[in-house]
Amino acid sequence: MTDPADPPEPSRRIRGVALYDGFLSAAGQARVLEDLRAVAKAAPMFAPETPRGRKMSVRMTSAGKYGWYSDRRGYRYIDRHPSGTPWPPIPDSVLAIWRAVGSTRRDPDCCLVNYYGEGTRMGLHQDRDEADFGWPVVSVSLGDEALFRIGNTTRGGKTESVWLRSGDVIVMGGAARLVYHGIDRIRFGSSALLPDGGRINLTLRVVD
Ligand code: MD3
Ligand code: FE
Repeated sequence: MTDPADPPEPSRRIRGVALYDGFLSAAGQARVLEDLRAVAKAAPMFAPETPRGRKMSVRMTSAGKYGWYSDRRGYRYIDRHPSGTPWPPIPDSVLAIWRAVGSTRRDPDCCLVNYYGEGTRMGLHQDRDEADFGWPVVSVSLGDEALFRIGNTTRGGKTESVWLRSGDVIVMGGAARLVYHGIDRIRFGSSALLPDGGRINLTLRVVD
């Protein structure tokens, strides 16, 4: 189901995950960032709580038909920001990335915007709150470098790690769609893209 009109060849493949190193130029990154500022203005970033009541260190917001959300009632997609306002549309600059490397058959329902400040991490997990795992997940990295860990489709076993840099795009499709993955740490201040440092990751997903 990964079927762009003219699919580019990834620079690397690790455990079925396709990596496009430096997919976005400096100008492309600046353009996406500008569009994300408007998203965060309409739908402010928040720190979700895990179902066990722990505050997550990553801050997030979303654009599109659905946003990803978590609180003591569980992980899920919701059709409004927690304030009650609808999620803003996914910017065209972001949809262009999905159409180039994800799919031209349909657009994503959700653009999750994760912000990593100093010390933020994301533990190993699977993305399985979506209805159809046949659709790929596309991720875009902006700002500080992050150590991304890729495991297996079941918990445990050997893992491989790779540093993601600003402008890198990765696509998880096929068997890689259900691999465990996480962010061990960021190199805070390694990029000058965000004035106050940190990292933004976008994940584009089909939900319904
Ligand atoms: C592999 N985000 O939001 S993106 C997430 O950098 C998430 O913020 C990380 O994991 C981040 O769920 C990693 C890379 C990624 C995203 C989705 C995947 C890798 C994936 C889905 C399946 C397999
Ligand atoms: Fe994930």
